[in-house]
Amino acid sequence: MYNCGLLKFRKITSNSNKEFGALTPIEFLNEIPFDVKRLYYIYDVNSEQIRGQHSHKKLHQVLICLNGSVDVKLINHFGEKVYTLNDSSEGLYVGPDNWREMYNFKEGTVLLVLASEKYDEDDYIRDFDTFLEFNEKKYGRK
Ligand code: T46
Repeated sequence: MYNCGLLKFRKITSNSNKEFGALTPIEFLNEIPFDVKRLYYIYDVNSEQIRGQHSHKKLHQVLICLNGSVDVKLINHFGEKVYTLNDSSEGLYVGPDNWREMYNFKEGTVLLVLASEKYDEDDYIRDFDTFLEFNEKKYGRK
C-alpha cells in the first residue's frame, strides 16, 4: 500500500522467566520515519464507535495499539487495506493522503499515536468527496 505500512519494533522478553513480561523500546531517531512533535492516545471507545473518517494533507503518524485490538482501514489513491492492530510491538505508519477509519475497538483498547506536527485543524480533510478530489488533483485521474 502506498504511503503507509506496518513497522516492527523490538520485543524484549526473558528466555528463562516467562512471567517477566515484555518491553518494547522505540528510538525515535532510528525507528520513526519523521520527527515526533506530539503524541496522544485514544481510549474508552465504545465497540460500536467509528473514529477517524478523515485524511491529512501533511501529517505523518504512527499508530501503536498498547492494549486491546482495533481495526484501521486506510484508503488512498492507489488502494485500500484493513490492518488489525493488537500487538504493542507493532506500529502502523500512516502518511499524508490516507483516509483512515478506526473501528472494532475491543474493550480496554488504548491506541497511542505519534505525530509529526502540532495539532492543526486546517490539515484535516473531513469530507470523503473532498478527499477524493484532493487526491485526484495531486495524483491524477484513476
Ligand atoms: C488521526 C486519528 C488516528 C486536539 O485538540 N488535539 C489533538 O492533538 C487531537 C488529535 C485532537 N484534538 C481534538 C479535536 C477534536 O475536538 O480532539 C477531538 C477529537 O479529535 P478527532 O475527532 O479528530 O479524533 P479521531 O479519533 O477521529 O482522530 C484522531 C486524530 O485527530 C487524527 O489526526 O489520524 O486519531
